Amino acid sequence: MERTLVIIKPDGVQRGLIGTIIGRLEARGLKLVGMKLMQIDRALAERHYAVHQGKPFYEGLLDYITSGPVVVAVLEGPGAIELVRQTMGATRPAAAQPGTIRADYAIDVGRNLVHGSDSPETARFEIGLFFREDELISWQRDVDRWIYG
Ligand code: IDP
Ligand code: MG
Repeated sequence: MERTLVIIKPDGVQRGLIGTIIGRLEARGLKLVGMKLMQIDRALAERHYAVHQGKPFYEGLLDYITSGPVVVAVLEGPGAIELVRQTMGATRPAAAQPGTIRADYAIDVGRNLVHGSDSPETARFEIGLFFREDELISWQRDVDRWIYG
């Protein structure tokens, strides 16, 4: 089983898309093991997006991600990292495949609604940034036998 960090960015919260986005991930078969509403401060944003430091969009990205409440969640499932990346769609909504969250609900790369970890190392690092161990719940879901064959 793999875990990945998902963030519904401030535009997703403002636009009332929390339920839609979480619903798509749940419907895919992924299991929530942690979730909370929070506001990301500058220091946390800098750590989360450290790999983008120095890029032209970096300052704007920090402004964006700290501009309002976000929902952070940890999703679990086989291949969860790649499944979430596919369900989100490409970084640039104009290039995202129809049927993905970014294609279906977004237009602009600077307002692309959702974050998902991009590798096992990144997922471990990002989950640790946003959640304490005791905020994550390992639980048995009765429907799992209908989702994992
Ligand atoms: P990802 O979110 O699909 O992993 P990354 O390349 O890691 O994409 O970029 C992180 C975030 O930075 C993007 O989701 C988007 O919000 C923002 N971003 C990336 N490229 C640009 C850009 O060219 N202009 C504005 N924002 C950008
Ligand atoms: Mg990324």
